[in-house]
Amino acid sequence: MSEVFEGYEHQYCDLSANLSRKCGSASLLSDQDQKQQEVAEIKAGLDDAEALIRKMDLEARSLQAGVKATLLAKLREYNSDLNKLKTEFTRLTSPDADHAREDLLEAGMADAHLASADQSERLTKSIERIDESSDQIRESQKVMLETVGVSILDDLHQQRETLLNSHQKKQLMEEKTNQVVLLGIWPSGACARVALALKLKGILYKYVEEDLTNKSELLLKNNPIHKKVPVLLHNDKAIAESLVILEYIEETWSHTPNILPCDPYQRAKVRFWVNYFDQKIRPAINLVFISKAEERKKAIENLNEMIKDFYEGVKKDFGEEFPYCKGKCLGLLDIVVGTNAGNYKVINDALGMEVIHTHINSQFLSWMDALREHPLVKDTLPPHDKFVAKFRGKFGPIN
Ligand SMILES: N[C@@H](CCC(=O)N[C@@H](CS)C(=O)NCC(=O)O)C(=O)O
Repeated sequence: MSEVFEGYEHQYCDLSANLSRKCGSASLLSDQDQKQQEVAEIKAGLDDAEALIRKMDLEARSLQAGVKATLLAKLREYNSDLNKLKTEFTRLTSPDADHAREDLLEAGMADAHLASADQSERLTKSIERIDESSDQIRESQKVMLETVGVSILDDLHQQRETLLNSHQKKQLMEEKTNQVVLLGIWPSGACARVALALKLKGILYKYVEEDLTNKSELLLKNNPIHKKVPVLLHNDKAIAESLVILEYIEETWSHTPNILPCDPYQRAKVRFWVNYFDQKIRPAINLVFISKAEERKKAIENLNEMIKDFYEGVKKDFGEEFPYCKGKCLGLLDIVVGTNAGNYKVINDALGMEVIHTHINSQFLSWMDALREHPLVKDTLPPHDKFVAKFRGKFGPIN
């Protein structure tokens, strides 16, 4: 789901339980000063609760469709709960209810001694005012019941308690058990995609920079087959191969924003294009780097054709929802492509030429630009100049 949403939810449940208790105790207070103070505190609490609901709403709307729908459904319940609290508050502060009760008492007392016409008129008016207040209360109860249903209201308190407990337990467990380490090297797109997924899901991790010219015991022990980075260590369990790691992250922290769609067919399509990118486009980019003179030109041509097919295929498969744009959540394909081709300016500057052509792949480049604007992508891509310097020294422009 979303840790941010859960954080607000936790605060809201706490606050709501507290406000409900306060409304109950304030209604029994006879000391008016004390009551005023309680009323002011409840009012401030209701404002805070409203602000929390607004924050939850904003957070929910920033998430992917499936999660968003679930969280918005939850939010409707919290909204109803808040309305109930507001009704309790109105009842508590309604001058009609207070005066009517006082008048009644007063009139009743007087009645015992002296049944004057004046007092009996006040009594009638008081009863009318009480009837009016009761009607208003009944009306708001009716509206609430129509909107949310009896069972939801009844369940809400229980859910609130359960949520509170499970949230606290989950936090404690995670603090005790989660130890996440990423072995990587800074210029690697494969490592950057893992780092980005961890950041998106809000998973705290320790990053260890490897020296591939002198591989550490830690790397060799944890990726004995390929001896490559990235390697993810989760509570000492090792996972190698970036795409395998991304799937592991998605499944392990499934309560955080999802990077794969809910629908199995959509998931399959995302995986297809992610594999295409890794099996075709990444090697084609590498070929541009390692080839020289005329070969490099050919490699660039080939790369542009491949990117064109890739982009058109992705667009066809994902339709209007594609590509990523500002305000949307990043998915697996954005993560994989963005942490690699998102460095296209570095590639151009290092090789001294336009490698991904604007006239052929302008839409693909706009997608990359949108991704590069995402704060977590910005935070993950290596610094431009450092990266250019590394590549230029190694591969350089063609003379
Ligand atoms: N398919 C692997 C590729 C990983 C990879 O190529 N890692 C490079 C750094 S980008 C590496 O560790 N190279 C060391 C070596 O080849 O010895 C993945 O996606 O994780």
